[in-house]
Amino acid sequence: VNGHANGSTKPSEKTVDSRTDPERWRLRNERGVQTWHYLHSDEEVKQWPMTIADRHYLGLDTGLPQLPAARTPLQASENGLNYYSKLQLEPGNWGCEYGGPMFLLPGFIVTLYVTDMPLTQSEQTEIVRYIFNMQNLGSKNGGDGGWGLHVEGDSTVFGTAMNYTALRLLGVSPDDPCMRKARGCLYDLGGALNGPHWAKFWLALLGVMNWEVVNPVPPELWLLPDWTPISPWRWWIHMRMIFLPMSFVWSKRWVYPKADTDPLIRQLRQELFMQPHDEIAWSRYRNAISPADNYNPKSWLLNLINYFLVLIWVPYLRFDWLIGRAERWCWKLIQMEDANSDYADLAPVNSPMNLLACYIEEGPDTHSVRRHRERLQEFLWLGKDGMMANGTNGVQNWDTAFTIQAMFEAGFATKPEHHQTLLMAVEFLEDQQFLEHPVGYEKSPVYSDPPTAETSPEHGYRHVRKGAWGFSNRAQGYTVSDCTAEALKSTLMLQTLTDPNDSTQSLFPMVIPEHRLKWAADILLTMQNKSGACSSYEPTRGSERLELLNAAEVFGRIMVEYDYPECTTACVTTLHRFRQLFPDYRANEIRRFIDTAVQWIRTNQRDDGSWYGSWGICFTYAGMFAVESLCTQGETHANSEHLRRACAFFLHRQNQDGGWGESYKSCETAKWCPHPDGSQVVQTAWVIIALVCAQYPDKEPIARAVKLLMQRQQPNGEWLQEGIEGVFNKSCMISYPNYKFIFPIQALGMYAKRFGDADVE
Ligand code: LAN
Repeated sequence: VNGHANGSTKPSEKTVDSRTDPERWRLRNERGVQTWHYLHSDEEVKQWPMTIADRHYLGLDTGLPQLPAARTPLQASENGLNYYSKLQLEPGNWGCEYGGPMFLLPGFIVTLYVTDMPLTQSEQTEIVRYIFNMQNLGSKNGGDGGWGLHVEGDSTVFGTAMNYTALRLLGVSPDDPCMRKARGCLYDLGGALNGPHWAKFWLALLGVMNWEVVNPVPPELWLLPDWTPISPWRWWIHMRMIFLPMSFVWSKRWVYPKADTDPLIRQLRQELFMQPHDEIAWSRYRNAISPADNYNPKSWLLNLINYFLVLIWVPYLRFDWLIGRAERWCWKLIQMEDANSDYADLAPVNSPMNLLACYIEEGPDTHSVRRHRERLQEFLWLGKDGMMANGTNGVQNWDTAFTIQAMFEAGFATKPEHHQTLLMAVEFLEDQQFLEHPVGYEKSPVYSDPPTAETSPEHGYRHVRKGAWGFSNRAQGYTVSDCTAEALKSTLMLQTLTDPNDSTQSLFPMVIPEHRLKWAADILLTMQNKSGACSSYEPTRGSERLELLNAAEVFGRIMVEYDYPECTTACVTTLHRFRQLFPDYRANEIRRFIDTAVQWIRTNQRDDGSWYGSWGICFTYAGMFAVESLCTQGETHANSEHLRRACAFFLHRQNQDGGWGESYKSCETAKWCPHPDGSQVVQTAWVIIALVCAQYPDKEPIARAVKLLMQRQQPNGEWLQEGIEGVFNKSCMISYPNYKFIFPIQALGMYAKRFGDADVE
């Protein structure tokens, strides 16, 4: 039942009859900016041939040949690489779908509907197909006809009300049997009034709900002095960048102007609720939420604040001058965000919201609106189940850096036949490094060189970025700690390699010059928290107690940056490598950084020997990283109590078949939960890497795991898609389809290096 070639797992059993011709879709990739195009004429089809990667993404036969059957781990690794390297794109990176979350497309569809900027017919057809394919029908997640927060999740009001609405806005009839089923599910969950804050926000501006049902989102918060402990600049960047346009739209109580006359909106007003629309006492439902959605209930404090805002602040104290000032400052910050990312924005939640803010403020057909509209295309991705919204505008830098590392660790970097692949990959990274700080930084009072983590309103509270890498591409513009680290590490790996036959010759040119490598290290040095650990986009700026103001209900741990073993390890292992090459560069700072970071990793280990993962599922993911950190200090299974406990944790959970399989429920519950489908290729590879790295002395359990990876490999070298791999905010899963290549290639190669490359019978 698992998906075939790519990310989205377990499509539902409904066969969607309406689809476009898959042979006519092409991915365009201009310096890492990726968009999908449907070719209408045969002439275009002839001039723009389909690539193997296109075919792979769409689940079509790639035509790649059967390879000689692998007898040894290294042969299996190389077979995997043979397949995977054919997927490399022209600019040097790897692409992939990045689906999972089921709340992104509806935001796009609502925004494009109210601004009257429809998608093309072929895009609409494929989006409808995708949403139906992800519906919980048949054996999929209970089969109740709804949608979950993410593709593998049980139905929620958020998923169901929003995807139902999206389908209706895309022209699907309410009488379609699947739509009836979806309404049934929605009513069982209490109807759209039981949706979380974000659902209410979207449905209010669409004119289906009344703004009174939306808990306040006051932009006045942005006027608080920076020293206040709750100032939005201290929040996790995703929350504050969503709060920003959301508060702007809320403040205006903007509603789709044609809502009252548009027959479709009037029908939705009937379809989404269990009671007659004009009888609903909206304000009574501000806090209504179904248990299925309420992963993170609002705190007593937030409820109190909401009462104060609704009963006192909004009616009596929100003076016009205050509203004006708050909206003007928000608008300024929205413009800074747009300028700093060329209208791509941080992610596909704030991107359509910022588009809407520009539409409201500047009107249709203005530069800001047009540019936003263009850049939205970068989030749309076509997979075998249809067209989805990716969680970011791609996974370019991240997958490319990991691919280089996997090839390096497996010993392929010195082989001439793989040289070109690696050269193109590092050239891609070179092209994607940020070469300038955010707009306004050079003139801001906190400017310094080398930079610090200090920030100021003059540059929109952004973190510095000269020398950094983002997760996707340069055009997006956001520093991420571990993306910078992994890109720098992979560059260092290649640029320090010497010719095995002549150690005075480097194998790779200095694609990224020394001063830019140092800029990247400078960035890493700005990323450390007081605890010693690293977070994702910025060091932590606010107290964990801000979680009391978490209004999103459906996510946990979202209000501030936290300490993550994954991000911390990426920085540790990279700086460790960096100082071998540049022992004198900021030596004391780097030493202090590494020492305190590794010490934090040690204290973050749980009693059972594990580490909790925040960005991959879950203990297998974080465990691999944490072990790598400790290994930089010369720790091994033989000399380190921490590593012995880490290995024991894994070995106790090894399956009969030799592999490891962990369900996404581990992330939700913070307890190990076995995967319902058993061992997973990706998680098995993570554990092999950890055990080899820790120099676990007994070969036998690792050899069994290796055997599992080899058995799961297809005759053409590929591995098939299994369960979803990634996570964010504890409750939402997201797919990393290239992991099924990257980590097995690395694990098999590392195993062969350590234990020898003998036949596996
Ligand atoms: C990502 C994707 C990459 C991820 C790693 C680099 C793997 C991680 O180590 C650091 C955090 C980061 C950059 C990350 C943060 C949150 C993102 C951007 C995502 C998980 C992809 C989608 C998600 C974003 C928040 C989705 C929009 C939804 C909201 C709730 C705002």
